[in-house]
Parts: sequence; C-alpha cells; structure tokens
Amino acid sequence: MLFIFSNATFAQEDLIINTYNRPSTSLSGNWNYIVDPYENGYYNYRHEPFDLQATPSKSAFFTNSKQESPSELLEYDFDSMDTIAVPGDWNTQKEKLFYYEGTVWYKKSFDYVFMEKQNRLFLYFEASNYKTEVYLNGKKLGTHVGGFTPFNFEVTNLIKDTNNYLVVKVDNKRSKEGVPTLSTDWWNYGGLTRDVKLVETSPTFVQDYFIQLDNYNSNKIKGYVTLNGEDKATKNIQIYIPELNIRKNIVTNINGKATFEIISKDIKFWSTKNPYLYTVHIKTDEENITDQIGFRSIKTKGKQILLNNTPIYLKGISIHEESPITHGRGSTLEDAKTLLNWAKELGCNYVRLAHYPHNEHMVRLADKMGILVWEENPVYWTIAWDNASTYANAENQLAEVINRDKNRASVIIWSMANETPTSPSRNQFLTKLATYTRAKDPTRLISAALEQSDYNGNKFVRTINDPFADVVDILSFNQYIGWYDGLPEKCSQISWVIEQDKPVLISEFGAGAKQGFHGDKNTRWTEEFQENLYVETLKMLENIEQLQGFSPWILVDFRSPRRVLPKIQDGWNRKGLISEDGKKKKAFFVLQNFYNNKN
Ligand code: GCB
Repeated sequence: MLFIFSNATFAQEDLIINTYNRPSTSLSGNWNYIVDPYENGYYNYRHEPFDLQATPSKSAFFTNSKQESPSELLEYDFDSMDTIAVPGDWNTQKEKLFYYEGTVWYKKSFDYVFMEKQNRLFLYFEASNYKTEVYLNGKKLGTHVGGFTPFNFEVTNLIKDTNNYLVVKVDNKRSKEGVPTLSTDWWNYGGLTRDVKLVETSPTFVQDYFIQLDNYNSNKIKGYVTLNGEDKATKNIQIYIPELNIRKNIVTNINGKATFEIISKDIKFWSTKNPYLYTVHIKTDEENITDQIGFRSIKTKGKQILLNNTPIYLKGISIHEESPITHGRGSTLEDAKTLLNWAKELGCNYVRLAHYPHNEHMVRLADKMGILVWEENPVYWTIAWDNASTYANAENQLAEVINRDKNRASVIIWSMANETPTSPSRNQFLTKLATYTRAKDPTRLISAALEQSDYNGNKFVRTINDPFADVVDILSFNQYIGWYDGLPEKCSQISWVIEQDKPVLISEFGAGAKQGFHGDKNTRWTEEFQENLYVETLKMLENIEQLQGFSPWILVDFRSPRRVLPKIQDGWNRKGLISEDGKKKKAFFVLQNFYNNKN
C-alpha cells in the first residue's frame, strides 16, 4: 500500500484480506462535514500545513477543537455543521456540491468497546475519492491516493472507550499527474464513497491469503497464508474445507508466511453454469476466518480462452459503478444486485467493470452468480507516462485491487489501461505494470482496452498496431465504427486483419440513444439508430476469426460532464442499453437475442 506523507512516500500497514467476513463495526451513518475549497483547515495563512506543526493550532480542522471560553476565537465547529451520509458521494447528496471538486472534511465521533481486551483494531476504508488524509483523536494516521481501492491503518493504541473523533479530509481535485488524469468520461464523484469500518483482530491475525486451483493441475489447490503479529513465526494454521474433507496443517516461517499444496480428486469446479463456492476456513489458535472460494482454472491457448480447460465465449457488457437507485456512485449490495441481474437478463456470462475497481459487493456477487469479471486500473486516455510518482500510484492502485480480489473465482482478467495512445514511455509504463501484475498474480490473464487503426493505410481494413498487444494475454480493443466513425452501414464495408495469435475480446462498441426517442435508423440519438448499430456491428465482428467475446458500451446510461447536449444528454452519456431510470432500449433486445442464440 502506498501512502504519501508530506512529500515522502512510505509503505504503511498491509491490507487486511476479507474484511467482508470478519468481525467489524461499520461507521456508516451521518457524519458532520465542512466544505473547504481553500483548504483553510489544512494550511495556515502562510500556506504551511498544520499537520507539520509540533503542536498543531486549534484552527487545524483535524484537532476538532471547541471554543473553551466566550472570548476564544475559533472559526469552525464540526458538531454544529450539517451532516452527510457515509458511505456516499457528496455530489448527489447535496445540491450545492453537485459539480464540486476540492476538499471536504468529514468528522465522526464514536465510542468503542473491544470484544477482547488484548485485541487489535484497524480502521478500514473501502474507498475514498481521491486523496484522503486521516486523523484519529487529533493524530495523523496517513494519506492515501486513489479513489477506488481499500486501505487501512492500525489504531489499537489510539482508540479510547468513548468520545473518539475521526476526521478525514477528502480531496477530489483532478490533476495532470493523477490516475486517472484530468480528462475522463465519467463523473468525478467525491467523498467517502464506500463504507468505513473498524476491524478487530486477535493480537496475531490472518493478514492475507491466496487460495486457488492450480491452473495446470486441476487436482491441486495451492496458495499461502500470512500472519501479522509478534507471535507470527512457527504458528500452526489449518486450512479446513469441510465439503472436501480437507484439513491441511501448515506452519509459518519466520516471516509469518506458510505456503501449501493440497491434492484432491473430488474438487467441483466453479463455472458460469455452476458457480460452486466452497466454504474455506483459515484457522489459527486465535482466529477462524471463513471465505467462500470457487476453484477454477483460466488460461488461453492460441486464440481460445479456456475456463476449466474448455473454450468459453464471453458474452459481456461494460458497467460503470453508478447506482441505478440513487443515480450517484454505487456502493451497496442492492446496487450490485440490480446491475448484475440486468446483465444476467441480457444473457451475459461476463462483465467488464469499467474504468476502475468497483466495490467488493460486485465481485462477491459475480462469484455467486457465475459471472466472469474484467477488473480495470484507472489508467485512462492520457496519463503522465514519464512521471515516476504517477507510475507508483498506478501500480499501487492495481496492487490494492489484486490484494482485495485475488481469491475471487469470477475475476479472470486484470486490465492495465483504457485507450492509451502508444509512445515509447507509455509502452514502457504499461509493460512495467503488466510485469508487476504477473509477478503478483501469475494465475490470471492480462489485458488492456487498446485502439484499432487502418491496416497499411487502407481505411476499410482495420488492425491492431500497438506494441503492447505483444504483452497482453487477451487482445482487447474499443471500436466505434458507425458512431464516431461513419454511420452503422459502414460496418459492412470493414474487414479485419488481426495478426496476433491471441483471443480477441472487444472491450467496447456502442452508440448513444435517448430512451423513448424514436425515428429512422440514421437519425442520431434514436433507439432505432442504436438498434441498427448493434445489428450491423454484430455482423461485422463475426468476421474476426479470433473473436472470443465482447463487452459493448454500456449497460446503463451514466453521468458525464462531457455530455451536455440539451434534451438528449443533459449530463448523461446515452450509450446505455438501459436508461438511468431502468427502461430498456431497443438495442438491449438485439444483444439479448444474439447472446441467447450463442453457445
Ligand atoms: C470510449 C471510452 C469510454 C467512453 C466511450 C464513449 O472509448 O473508453 O470511457 O465513455 O468511449 O462513450 O465515448
């Protein structure tokens, strides 16, 4: 995990795995907040950060100070401020913050009673967009950068039985060096967008584990467990899988890590048709952590994608993490259910979670529903390729999502980036990211949404001419023939020369349509235009010999500040197959019909 503290970068506590199933206390609910566009609670009037002062001034918002006498001058008071719900973006909760990009301070007061006196306590953020500074009881815990991945801090020695105050500064200002950078095609929702919780562990606890089927031996489950705590060396751990009658005893090394291999001929494989999940226990003398884990293999062979050694065609759809219920950033199980049920109804066995890591409900639910998942790092369009801290930030965000989701059977692809223009520094950046990812998780496939181009200058023949295509396991690209490039009838004039011997998975195609707007098939924004685009594109794509599936753009209309056309867009990207209020457009049924007739 990467924390930037002042100007220095340092690593703090590693991520605790599977907080989803651990004893925890959610701090969700109403928090007081202060909107602070000038970062007045962070810097003094000489623009020096208060948190670098030996004794911070009471003007620093993180001190949560109170006026102690009527003559005292203090220009804020959290407890008299308005409240806002956590989790949740600020944009859709408060009208005045709809377009806001800057700092908001959050404050939550709480009591805490340990379940066991000797236990440890961690403060865990599921996500906060974008740069987050965390203070507990006036003390700085650290800073996290990146809007879509979890991070945690140990607070065992800071927590009190009563009257704790947690102050969090969240800043969603975009920057050129950020990941993502200044320009995107989605709403920059700010705030504590996912849950914040306290996770109580025993003194030595299960920090991390990776439990999976061997990709090359389907009778073998293998992996590791890592403990954290003073007593982590030479500790007994048991991997217990009741349904397979497996009890594997292992002992940690001096670093608290134990690796293992288990042979069993009885493993029922997780698949899209039968998403079988085993309850796996990771037991120490002090803890019994359980997880629901599916065992499956995923690899490629020539132009095929093999799930459990059988070729699979990925019938997909792209999804943004936007709530169909609140029309803000999605974060609840209800949001995930609505989105993935729509994908199922469409006939999907696969989803592309664009363009950043989505919340944990999505991947947990995909595991249960038998939906394969592409997860994506927010390296989007133009990134500061030459900037070392931009790379470190991108790598860190990827590391955090891999840490969180590496035990999910549904997750089969790590995507490095989306539509990034080739250049030597970009190629190097992405290749380094891919090498890092392969070392961290050698079990999954690597891809990126690339771009297509003319073949040898011929506008009617398309190809993938990108050095990064040699690095990926799955060749993916976005293409908008018929929308940004001519009209849908153009599809029938295009042919494809794809020279890489790899499976092709088209990551995007689509057209905008305003639900309920009808007309002829060449009138932009009508449902008929979008419907025809799908009909023509599906015919065109069938001619790509290596094609193993696609994820059209996109399941639901989503908010984007780039989309301003009155009466049609009004702030929404209209390429959804479903409108934001849940109404299906004609193209939905074209794709549904295609998927239902495809094996
Ligand atoms: C793309 C981008 C996606 C946009 C989409 C569009 O190629 O990857 O983020 O939203 O096109 O609608 O233009």
